Amino acid sequence: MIATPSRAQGTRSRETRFNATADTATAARVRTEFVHAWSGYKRYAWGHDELLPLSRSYRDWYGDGHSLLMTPVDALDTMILMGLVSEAREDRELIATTLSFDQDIYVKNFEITIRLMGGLLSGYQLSGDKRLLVLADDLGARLLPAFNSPTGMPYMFVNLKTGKVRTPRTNPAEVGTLLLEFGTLSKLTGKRAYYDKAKRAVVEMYARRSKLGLVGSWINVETGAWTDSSSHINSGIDSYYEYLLKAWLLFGDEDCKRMWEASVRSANRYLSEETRSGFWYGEANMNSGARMSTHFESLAAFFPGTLALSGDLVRARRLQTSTYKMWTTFGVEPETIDYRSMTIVDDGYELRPEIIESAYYLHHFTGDERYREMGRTFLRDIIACCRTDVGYASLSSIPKHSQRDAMESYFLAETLKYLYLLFAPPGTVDLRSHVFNTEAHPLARSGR
Ligand code: DMJ
Repeated sequence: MIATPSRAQGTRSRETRFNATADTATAARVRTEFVHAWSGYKRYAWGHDELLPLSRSYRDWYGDGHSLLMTPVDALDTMILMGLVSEAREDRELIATTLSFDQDIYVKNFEITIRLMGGLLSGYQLSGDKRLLVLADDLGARLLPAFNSPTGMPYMFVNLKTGKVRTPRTNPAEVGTLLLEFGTLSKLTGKRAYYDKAKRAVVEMYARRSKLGLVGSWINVETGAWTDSSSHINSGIDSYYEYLLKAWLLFGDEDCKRMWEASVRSANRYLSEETRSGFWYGEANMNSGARMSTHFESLAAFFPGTLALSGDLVRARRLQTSTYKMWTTFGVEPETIDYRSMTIVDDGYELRPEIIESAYYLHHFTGDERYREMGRTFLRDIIACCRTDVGYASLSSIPKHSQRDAMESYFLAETLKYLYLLFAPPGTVDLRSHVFNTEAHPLARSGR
């Protein structure tokens, strides 16, 4: 079960690790910042996909008049977990009465699945509002044609109205990060095709691993041939690993367990390395294992969390120590660094959640207060660098302290949710009965 803040108080006396005063105050501050960003969205972007926090305007991903309510759907379960009852009710009404997928637009299957299908499913499981499940089912049916490739791996884009597909060139993350959502939809609707299509896509991807057990960066879903053989845990591959493990945890799928165990063994063997700056995962050729680059992205900071969830606390702790250094060396975590020289490769910060997500898991599994200390640093720096009068803005350059006119929906779905959960009473989300999708939407093991 997921407990709302008031219900979760009941677990406090049984948990010595929860410092009521300091942690409650920090959780409350995160909640206040969520309300600040949501209020900006409501005032300047209501009914649209995302708030533009500098120009006080809005952006729709697929053009004006084609909103898919990215922020309202992504943010809904965070409101529920934070106990923002009236905000959640109003948001739910907006979604249930205005969201329509009957639109002639080509959408990115991966993004729409993790943000919208994930948000609708967790919103349904938390609220019991069946209208959200109906929307998720309608969305699922419209996305299914994406899997109609010769290999069964999905095209990158699918038209929500016509079912036409495009862009056969894709990557392991976009192929392998669908099973939690489509699988949950199967359980909730009884329609087996959702699980089967998403599972086949993962199996086909895994079957194309190299002799070393690694996958590349880009693949063609029509020919099944790799078009880029660089292997890593950065963007484009990252959540492929995450979902192998989580599909096993959520569905008890033993195939996924085997694929996870074999894949992480290869990643640890060929991608990880110990350097003077710490323990990292770099890029290697999937066929030879030769090191291709020592770049590490902020997106790869999810990996300590996944390792911790798998039980590998040793590597999880070591990698989190390194990524924390990545954050503190530059004031905020740059999009990409070279970990051997500890220099910036891409100096932006996109309000990303991954390093916070990992702190949350590590704190949960170890009880070590250092991870909450990290969380306080993240919160302090994000407020100092990214807060605007009406919301939060990405950084176009960390060294230049320049903000960019963007507040991605995952800032409300993930970044603030994991920060809140790091300080919220234990059991606010029960990790024994829930698995978070890659967008931080908690999915119940039991279905509903
Ligand atoms: C989110 O949409 C998801 O976490 C995804 O897996 C990766 N990118 C963003 C956050 O950085």
